Amino acid sequence: MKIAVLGGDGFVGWPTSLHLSARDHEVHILDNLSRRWIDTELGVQSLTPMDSIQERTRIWHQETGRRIHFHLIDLARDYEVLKAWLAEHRPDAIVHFAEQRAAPYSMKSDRHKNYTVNNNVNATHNLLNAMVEIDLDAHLVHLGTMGVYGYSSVGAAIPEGYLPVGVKTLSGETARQEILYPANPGSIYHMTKCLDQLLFQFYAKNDGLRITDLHQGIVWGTHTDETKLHQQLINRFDYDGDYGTVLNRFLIQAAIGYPLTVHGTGGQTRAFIHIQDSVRCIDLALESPPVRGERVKIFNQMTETHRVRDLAELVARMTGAKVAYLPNPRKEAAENDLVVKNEQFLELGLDPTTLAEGLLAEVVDVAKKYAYRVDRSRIPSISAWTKDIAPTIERDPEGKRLKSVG
Ligand code: USQ
Repeated sequence: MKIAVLGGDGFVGWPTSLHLSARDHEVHILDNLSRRWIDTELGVQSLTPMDSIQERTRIWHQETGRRIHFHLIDLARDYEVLKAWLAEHRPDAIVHFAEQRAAPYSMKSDRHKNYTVNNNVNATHNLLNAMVEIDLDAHLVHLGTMGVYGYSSVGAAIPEGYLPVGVKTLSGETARQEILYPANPGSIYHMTKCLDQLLFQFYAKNDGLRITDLHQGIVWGTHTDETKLHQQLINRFDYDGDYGTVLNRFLIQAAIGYPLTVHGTGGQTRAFIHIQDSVRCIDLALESPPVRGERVKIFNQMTETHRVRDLAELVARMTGAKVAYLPNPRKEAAENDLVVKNEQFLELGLDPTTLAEGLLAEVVDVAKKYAYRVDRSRIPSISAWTKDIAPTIERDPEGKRLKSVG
């Protein structure tokens, strides 16, 4: 297939591009390189040294003989350029990662809220609009989030996108329907993904676009089979307080002797998936497109759930790290249970890579190798969800309120 990977320079986009290219697809990356600009804005860099996208694709060709094409396009701003590109190349499938994906970044200030909404909603809408305008019947696979559901399973498992409901009609009968699971976003970023869902629902219904939405959990790990092929193919690896996600942060913190930064009691339960499974799921979703006229196909892209404090204690036992229980910068439930259905990917053949000490240790080793690149002052998460929370944030967790575990 000819596949356009929008946002193919990012944390999941890059290994996905390699994975699809390795499977003989013709891969085109469209990216505005905004993630690299945000690193500059925040004064941080990936833990792993990343080359330019052009250099990465050159090495991929050198190592495998395969070509990945790069096109510098801003989906959110360059509608005409995007439309012209799609009309010229007419991809069979489009994988859409091209959105600002960090919840803390989206909550930093009013400017960051505006940027995240404008960027994410316009990118998605420009894409859908252009596909209809040029009659492009490509299968669109979008990287969404588990966060569209909120994280409470009210004693029932969260279904894959649709909730069966019974509505009492005026004549007293019960009409059965399946509706989109009620959106319950916990940040501006997550809210944009809820808005994306509505855009998809409309364009599938009105124009017959074939769309798959992947509700992904928190990704951990850094290497995939393809990124391991050469040191210059290495994936980015975020550790800072805005873009670093919880388990990868704990592993990096353990590697450099920084206390593990648990927000609140650590009673938050979240869904997780290893980066290798994440790229595999995208491949599986591409192989199984909806037919024209079908409603949006929704998968829960996660393999297991864990409580944040259990992860911290596991990493602490493994490495001897200390755990710091900090005031939570976010407005979120202090404790929640989470049960999630994910049968569809299992039925398509996903063989989950679950948390294992060996894999966790591999991440710690990567972190140790590049520990000299860490700026410890960028580790605290200081983006507050509300003005009331802002004064309570712990800006220097090192050495404070530590609980030794193990
Ligand atoms: N947390 C800590 N300590 C930290 C960092 C985070 O206790 O140092 C806690 C947070 O308060 C939160 C949980 O860990 O309760 C998860 O935070 P996270 O930063 O790992 O993940 P999140 O902000 O939810 O976002 C990430 C990705 C996003 C994706 C989402 C999937 O950045 O793109 O959509 O995971 S999900 O969480 O399932 O909605």
